[in-house]
Amino acid sequence: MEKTLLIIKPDAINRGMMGNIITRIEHKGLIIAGIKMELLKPEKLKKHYAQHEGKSFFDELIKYMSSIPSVLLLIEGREAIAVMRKLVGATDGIRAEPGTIRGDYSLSTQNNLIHASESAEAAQKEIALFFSKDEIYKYKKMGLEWIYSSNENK
Ligand code: 3AN
Repeated sequence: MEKTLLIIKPDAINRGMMGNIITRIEHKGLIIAGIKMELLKPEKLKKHYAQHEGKSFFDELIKYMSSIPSVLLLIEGREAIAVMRKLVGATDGIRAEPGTIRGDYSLSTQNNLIHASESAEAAQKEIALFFSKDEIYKYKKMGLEWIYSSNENK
């Protein structure tokens, strides 16, 4: 089972989308292994978005992301990283496919509701940045035998 890091961003919280987004993730069959609300500090966000430092939108991105609390999720499942990137959709809400979270609810490149780790390497780094060991739960989720076949549920 793969792990990925999600951030339900300030625009999603303010627009009352938190429950809807979590429901989509649960209905897909993914497991929530960690969940918390946090007002993300600029220092932490600068680490998270280090690859964008120096770009024209960087300062505004940090301001928006640190404006009100976000919800952080640690998600687990078969190919969870790729699955979540597909559910989230393309960066620009205008170009994101209908049926994706951004495609259905965003008209912006910045205010695009949700972050999902883009690779295994990024997921590992981001999980370490946002979750401590005692905030990650391992539990037996009922019904996984209905989500995966016996060959897949490993
Ligand atoms: P994604 O979240 O789709 O992986 P990245 O990693 O390219 O996209 O960008 C990280 C975040 O930075 C985006 N989710 C978005 O909030 C913001 N962002 C990216 N590109 C732009 C842009 N051209 N203008 C404003 N904000 C942007």
